[in-house]
Amino acid sequence: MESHIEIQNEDALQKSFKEMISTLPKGNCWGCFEDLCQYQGFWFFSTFLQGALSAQQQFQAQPTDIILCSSPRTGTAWLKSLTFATITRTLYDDSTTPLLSKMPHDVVPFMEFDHAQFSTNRHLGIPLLATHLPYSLLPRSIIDSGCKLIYICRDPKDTFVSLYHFAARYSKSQNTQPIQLDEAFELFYEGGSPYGPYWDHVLGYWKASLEHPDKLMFLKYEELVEDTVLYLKKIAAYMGYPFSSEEQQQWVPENIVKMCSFENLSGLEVNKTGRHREGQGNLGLENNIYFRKGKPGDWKNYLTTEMAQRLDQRTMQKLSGSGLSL
Ligand code: PAP
Repeated sequence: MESHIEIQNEDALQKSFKEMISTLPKGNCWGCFEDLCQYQGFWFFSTFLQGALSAQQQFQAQPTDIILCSSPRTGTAWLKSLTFATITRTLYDDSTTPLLSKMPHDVVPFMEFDHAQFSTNRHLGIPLLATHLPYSLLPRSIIDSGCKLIYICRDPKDTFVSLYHFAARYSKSQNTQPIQLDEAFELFYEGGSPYGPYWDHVLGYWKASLEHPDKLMFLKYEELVEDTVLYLKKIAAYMGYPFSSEEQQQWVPENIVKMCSFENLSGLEVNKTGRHREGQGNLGLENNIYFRKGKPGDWKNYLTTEMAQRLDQRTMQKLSGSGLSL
């Protein structure tokens, strides 16, 4: 329980964050609930920036924590479900796992939202936490604690197409005017997307993974699709929850992959009809908005050749010399 003084201090802190955020440059809202604002080189919805600033001040990472990091629409929910199912495999079986009744975003807390004010708001037996924050804006305690990070990224063309559809579906659910594909494309290209510029987000984690390979595992969505079982085994070992030979003989990794597959999760009742952040005003959304196709290369169905070439060129230019290709 927080004391009266703690609550007053917290209110004053939140007020000061709001005041600071109101002075920041504003950007296009993508048809979503509020404008983006620019802070330290990246674009954020102000609600989540406020949460991030709180987390920077208050979040105490534990050395055993595992932080799932990503830019939006690059495979966060999938990574959450795979890591959650792996870590909890001795607590639950196929018929009791919380993934049957909660959507992946509801089994792993989101730092900028769930830990915005109360850093104790967590299940310490399950050391997973997720964030969309760029590496440079992670709370200091995450770096200092030496806890492990897993980053997932994705082909910028598919990331953009997924982001565009998410924004359009969000607008539809709120009966507001959706952003047009061309307009969204130019914003993404220029870096003005949520948590963008996308390439800077990826590069921050890529460079950190080269410096601290034992603390930051860098994944690509496409590789995870290509051989999910192989990557799940690597992820499990990296997290400190390796599959024993007996478990491998019993097909435990394969069963987790099946449970967390797009086909399985998107077909569950909770993900078809449930709601995420119910009671949180315009942050509340139907779970099915988070699941779309789950296929690499879907950009071909939406981008013209010219758009794809422009984005590829920008990617080459941004990643040039980094040793990374997307
Ligand atoms: P978020 O930022 O809204 O949380 P995130 O989970 O990072 O999104 O990524 C969403 C993408 O992952 C969607 O891709 P698409 O639009 O190209 O289809 C979503 O469909 C896909 N996705 C969700 N769950 C899975 C899964 N279990 N396996 C593979 N892809 C998935």
